[in-house]
Amino acid sequence: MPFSIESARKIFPETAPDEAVPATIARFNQLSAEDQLALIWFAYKEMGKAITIAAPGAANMAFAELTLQKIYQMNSTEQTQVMCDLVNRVDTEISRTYGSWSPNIKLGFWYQLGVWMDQGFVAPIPDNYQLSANASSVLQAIRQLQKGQQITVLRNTVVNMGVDSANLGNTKRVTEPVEAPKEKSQREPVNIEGISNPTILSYMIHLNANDFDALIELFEEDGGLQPPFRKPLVGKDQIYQFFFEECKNLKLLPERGVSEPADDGYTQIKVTGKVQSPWFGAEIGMNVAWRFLLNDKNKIFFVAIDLLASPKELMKFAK
Ligand code: 45D
Repeated sequence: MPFSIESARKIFPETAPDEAVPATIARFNQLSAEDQLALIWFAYKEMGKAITIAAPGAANMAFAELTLQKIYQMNSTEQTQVMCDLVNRVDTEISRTYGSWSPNIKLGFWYQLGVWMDQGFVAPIPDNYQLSANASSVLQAIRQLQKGQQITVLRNTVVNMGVDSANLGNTKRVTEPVEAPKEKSQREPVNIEGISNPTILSYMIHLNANDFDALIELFEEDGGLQPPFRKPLVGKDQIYQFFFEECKNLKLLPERGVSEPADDGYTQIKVTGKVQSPWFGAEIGMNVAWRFLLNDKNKIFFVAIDLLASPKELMKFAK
């Protein structure tokens, strides 16, 4: 085999992934719990003035319902404590429950708390809360990001809260129920300038249709998928689980690409375009690159998805 996952990660080295997002997250993580909560609150409220976030579906909320009710019934000191414990990853029952949820359930949970904070049912962040100097400067940095970067930062903070129960030996994960994929007749065709490879076109069509059974068959048995800012997931099982937990109702809008032969009959294909999340729909298009490495049977050996630093990266191809 000419490639390893490690060497595959290096294809199309001209692709510059965004650096502002991880830098901002690293700075955010240095702040106190109170500052983190207040900062997210201010950032979220400011963003809410420019864009609407879709209310989570009932299916997502069902899993968080019990925990939300518990918090609703607490006094405001207890409520603040729960939120700080989540941020500090203190090992409590609620932090563990939270840690077992898929990202969309975590986001739905905070969405509801945000509504209740607004309405005064859950301890709000006081309007006159004074952020520390560091926190103010992180908030300022977030203001300067593009919208797609801002929601990536927010999502990341939420995903990392709580206690990941996998670290405690319990691997039971709670994710949204399986839904039927979009019907074949409802699926939109995909056109990518410069790309006619059927595996690539099918990847986009299947993922857009939530057809994860068909999608996973495009991968080689020990293939890899590297999400933005993360290590590669390796093997069909891990990738399949990731699709169910984190990839529902995405909208991939690939625009253009290049295809080049690689060693031993492999093919490397880079595609750039936009991705929309179910939470913000067409209001936020994230600029991404997909870097595929296909084997000689046209199966996906590796694909990396990178968030791009700026729209001009969409046009950056080495040749
Ligand atoms: O702490 O090809 C309050 C893959 C106050 C798959 C709050 C992909 C306090 C393969 C405001 C209440 C997935 C890799 C908190 C492609 C507090 C593939 C609440 C890429 C927390 C293309 C905050 C997909 C709230 C991509 C409610 C790039 C925040 C998807 C809500 C990207 C934030 C999706 C939300 C992103 C953020 C979604 C809803 C970045 C959503 C972000």
